[in-house]
Amino acid sequence: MEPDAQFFQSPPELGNQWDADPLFRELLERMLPRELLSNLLPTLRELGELGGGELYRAQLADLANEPVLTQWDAWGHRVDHIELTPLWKRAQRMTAEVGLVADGYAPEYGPHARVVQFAKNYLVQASLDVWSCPLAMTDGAARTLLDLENQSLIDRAIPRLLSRDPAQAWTSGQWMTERTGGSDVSRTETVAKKEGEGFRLYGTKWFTSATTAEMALTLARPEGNPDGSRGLALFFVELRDSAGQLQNLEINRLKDKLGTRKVPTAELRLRGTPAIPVAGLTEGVKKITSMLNITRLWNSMGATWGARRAVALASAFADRRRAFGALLRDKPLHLDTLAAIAAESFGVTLFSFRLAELVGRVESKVASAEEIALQRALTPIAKLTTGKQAVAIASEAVESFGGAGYVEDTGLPRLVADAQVLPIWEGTTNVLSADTLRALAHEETRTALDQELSRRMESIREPSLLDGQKAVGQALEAARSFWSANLRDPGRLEAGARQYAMTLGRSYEALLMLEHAQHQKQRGGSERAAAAARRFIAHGLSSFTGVDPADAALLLS
Ligand code: MFK
Repeated sequence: MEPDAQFFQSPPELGNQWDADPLFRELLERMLPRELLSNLLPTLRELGELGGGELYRAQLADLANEPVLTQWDAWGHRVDHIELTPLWKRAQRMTAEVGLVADGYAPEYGPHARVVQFAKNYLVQASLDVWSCPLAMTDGAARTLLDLENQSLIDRAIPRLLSRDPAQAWTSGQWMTERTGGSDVSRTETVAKKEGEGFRLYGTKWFTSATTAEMALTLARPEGNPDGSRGLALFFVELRDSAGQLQNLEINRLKDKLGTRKVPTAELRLRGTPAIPVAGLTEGVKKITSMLNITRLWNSMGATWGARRAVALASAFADRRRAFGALLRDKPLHLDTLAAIAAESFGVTLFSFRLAELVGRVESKVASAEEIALQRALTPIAKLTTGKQAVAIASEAVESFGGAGYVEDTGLPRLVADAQVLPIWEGTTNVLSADTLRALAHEETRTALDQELSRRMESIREPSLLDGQKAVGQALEAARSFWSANLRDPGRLEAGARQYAMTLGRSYEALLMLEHAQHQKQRGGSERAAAAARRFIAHGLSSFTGVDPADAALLLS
């Protein structure tokens, strides 16, 4: 044997992702009624086993596969067929069977439906190659149709979007982005022409994820409507006719993206695609916001399972890899680095599941007016805070593997590439910072957030957590001062919107962590949550670095 062929590094191996995640188990014990959780336990353990075992191995085996677009068949017909990867096909069946979307609407779970739904997703999605993308849009489409109360579209689509039978189940797309942009959609160029009894759409959609869906919700401007977002209408489209042919719809090409490589994101040409208005012929942007708020919740959840997977892999590697005479886990600096991302990851989890809890309460109509307003405030803050954290966590986790983390066939670089989409799609960090200001400009929303923060601040009584509570208080005070100092200066308010929103997001995560730690202490549970809270708070809560629009302009002049 050649001397240099004697050593091989051991790849990380994941175990059951339910058993291996005590913080998550503790969280569900707090959030769900005892009987409900005990009924769910066998399923959660089974999904944890799948997520860390068979599905993870299938994901590695599927690494080189990507969706393939075939535009023409052998005989010259335009077919525009997208062949999905094998793992996605399996995920498609599993979604219906496990209820990865349907559980969010299951009446038997009442206000807990969203927590149940996302607990299941949390355990498997990191092994499903961003299959969460079509599910987010499917879920968002269901919510939008229900909110807009178009009964014939509800009758047509809801049973399919929420089906638990793989043969019946539909997924939905959300086509908003055009060449004019994905953030400011007010300049949408797609035109809706009245032809005969119905409408047909003409235009180009520049960035449509998961184009294999059966239906989509999309924006278009009815002929004769004014410019701007209020002149847009929201339309329902079925992509194929009863013979399975695309309805005057062409797929120009698939996008060549940094990450989310298994998601068949496409450019579409609409050449008279039949479409049905969902709710009138104006105010399309406002009407699609139900979709945006659900996909933003999914985005926060994507940060949650992505971050958790990054930490789990880095941690599993540290258990096996020896360097400088010891296991990495026993090297103080390495351990410290892993602790940092573990604490951040738990903050992401608490925030996302708190938002899910709130959405569940609002949708099942048990929420107070204050909770409804709170959901509006927390949705953009959760999305923007967790998206940034997920990228930082993935980057640190990949670095902890050394060179192996940079080599594609380990699968590890995907952690970073897939995380990087989270601060971009469904509204960039800056768009969501502006949305935070838009939401908090309404007094009832600002009051709801203030009361939520004050209540949680006051609930922290455990002496060992009071230093942490004080740090949160200081960060929140900085946020309040920023708001009142700049309220009448829209330029400065906008320039500092990201610092403001991030400070609120990190402070809220810290509060949720302190509260969870207190709960664990009171019931004689583990000190793990307190360690996570201390560590998270030590990373810093305030994102304020000062706002100086004049200096910013000088720097870039
Ligand atoms: C896996 C593949 C990865 C590849 C990356 C994929 C990227 C591309 C895929 C996509 O296209 S995803 C879609 C990404 N785009 C977005 O998420 C949109 C981002 N932009 C925004 O969110 C803007 O803020 C928005 C388009 C909503 C601004 O539009 P307007 O028309 O300038 O906003 P305006 O006038 O402030 O809001 C219209 C109404 O909606 C207002 O109500 P009123 O008329 O009663 O005043 C707003 O209050 C309301 N509104 C806006 N945002 C809301 C909302 N209501 C509730 N929740 C919200 N989030």
